[in-house]
Amino acid sequence: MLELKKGDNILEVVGGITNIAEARELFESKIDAVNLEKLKQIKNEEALIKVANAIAMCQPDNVFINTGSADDVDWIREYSLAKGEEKKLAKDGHTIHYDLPQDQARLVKQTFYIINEGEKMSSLAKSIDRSDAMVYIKKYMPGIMAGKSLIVGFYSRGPVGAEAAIPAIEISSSGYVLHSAELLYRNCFKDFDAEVDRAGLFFTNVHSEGDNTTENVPNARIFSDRSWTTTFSTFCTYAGNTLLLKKGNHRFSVDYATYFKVEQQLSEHMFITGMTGPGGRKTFFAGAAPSGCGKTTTAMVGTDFVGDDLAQFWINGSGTLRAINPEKGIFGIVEDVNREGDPYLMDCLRGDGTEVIWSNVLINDGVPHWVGNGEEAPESGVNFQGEWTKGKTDDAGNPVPMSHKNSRCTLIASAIANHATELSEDPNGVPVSVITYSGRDADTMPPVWVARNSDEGVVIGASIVSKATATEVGAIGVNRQPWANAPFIPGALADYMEAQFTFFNSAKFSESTRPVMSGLNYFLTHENRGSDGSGLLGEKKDVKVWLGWLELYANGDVDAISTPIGFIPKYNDLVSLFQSIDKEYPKSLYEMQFALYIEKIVARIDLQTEAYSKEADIPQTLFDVYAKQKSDLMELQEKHGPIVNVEQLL
Ligand code: SPV
Ligand code: MN
Repeated sequence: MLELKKGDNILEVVGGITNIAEARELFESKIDAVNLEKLKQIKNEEALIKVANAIAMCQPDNVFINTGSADDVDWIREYSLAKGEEKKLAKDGHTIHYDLPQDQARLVKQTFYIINEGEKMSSLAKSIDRSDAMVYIKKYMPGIMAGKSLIVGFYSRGPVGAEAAIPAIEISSSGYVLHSAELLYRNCFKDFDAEVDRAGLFFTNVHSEGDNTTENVPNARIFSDRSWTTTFSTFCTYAGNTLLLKKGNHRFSVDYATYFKVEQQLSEHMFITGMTGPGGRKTFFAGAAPSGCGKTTTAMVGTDFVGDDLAQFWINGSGTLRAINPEKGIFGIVEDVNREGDPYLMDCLRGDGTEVIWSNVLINDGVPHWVGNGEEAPESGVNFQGEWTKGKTDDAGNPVPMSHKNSRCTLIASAIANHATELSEDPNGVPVSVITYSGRDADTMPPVWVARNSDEGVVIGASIVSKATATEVGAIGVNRQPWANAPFIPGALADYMEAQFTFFNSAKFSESTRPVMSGLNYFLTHENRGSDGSGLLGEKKDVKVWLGWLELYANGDVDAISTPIGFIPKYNDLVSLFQSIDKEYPKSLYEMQFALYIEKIVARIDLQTEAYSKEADIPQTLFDVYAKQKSDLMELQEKHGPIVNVEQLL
């Protein structure tokens, strides 16, 4: 269980403001008339006390209330430029922001959940006791905004009024953070009070980059106070560490769904996108993939793109699964974004008329360049490590790439040509009929497979593994990545898993509305499938085929081959889908991709079974699904040997 408002309210203890009268008094003395007038429009006393405590604690020189008006957003842009957090680029509306070399991705080792004694945690998460977090915050946060402005923004994580939307406050001394917030989240200043009343809660985020020096990065902390739904972030600027409206509040949403909205809501690390099928019908997908595994690219393959990172789900009155994107923009990895794979995004990045904040890429003559853009690279420029020339090496002699692997672009999603803007803003959400789970798996699972029932579907999500990516500082090796949501699940994995089983088995779904649940993997390599070729056993653009097949399957237009791990596509159905992307699809490739490598799959099942056995209270259903799959696979192996061809499955 998780209890809200339990234990010391750290922000209030350190800020010292305990009631609305004290808050108002502080506002009168610290906020100028113009901003005071704006803040008076917010009536929610709990929210005002939070803001007052942030001011009292951080002691900024002044306070800016961002109502989201054009003037206010302009002020934020100018503040960020004046402070040197962003610099203008050649193209109108484009700016570059650099994070310190040590702060180019999520600082996982410095990210903690603040917990009360005895609270159960995810075995994959790091926690800090409330009293220790208090000591840190008392030491580092008072006065951290001296010489700076404190900016306050009010946002909705989702279209205002949507069942699974939750409002949040972003407080920061960084113009870059608030500028990013304006591109990525819906400013709900006018609706904030009503939204807090409707949702019954709100989240609060307090960030300051402090002196923003390399020396202080080791002191950086990203704390999520689960009980008080408040985050604290210090001495860093990377948006994944600072704009905690994003993953900080996603963590709270996961808690909220798991402990307070069982069978009603889910909060997932998923894209949302629509595919157009035969006759123009639209089928919506939501898909999980660990950070840096192509989630944005997959999302944009759709004809009706809704979101690339997060999804809030609920089941509506008529038993359909609905999803909203808590965000309205993308904070996307730019490495390997190019004309071929991401034409619409490239139009925004290279064309005119879209506001873009670039981070950690190479700038040459005011123009951003990045690895894998398919363009000619300049000889020199400035990047995340300073002056750069082709062939530059770091102190250890390793080549310094033109752009950091986790370089990002921040822009509003509606600028992207296939974005379904109207649907994305609909508080009713989009009807989702297909769920996908994927990782970076070079040698085991086929490109696409479908669970026979919800239990198997939940187990696909529980079984995601992935190679480490550049989105987390210091990550190496192959990791278990349950639901691709593990870095954001605060509580016990068993609780989260139980909530998944309950949700997807809910009797509120009918057989026709219960979503299809599937696995996707586009990282198989030639080397691992006995081919004499090398590298990936397919291309980025094949994603369209795998999603296209799922679209047909979900609508009953194709049948599939039953295997111990679920259903896989028939060759002929894929051939015509490949034709639609102008590709040949040789039978030999199909065989390599869909043959079952029994030993590999069984080893994966054993690894998961062992890992989950160490975790308390994991639902028995998971072990039952694994056991059944394993015994069916062993039976097949006895008949056909360790590599089972699709022909042998028929
Ligand atoms: C991710 O790493 O999953 C992201 C970027 O989407 S961050 O804001 O760091 O979470
Ligand atoms: Mn993400």
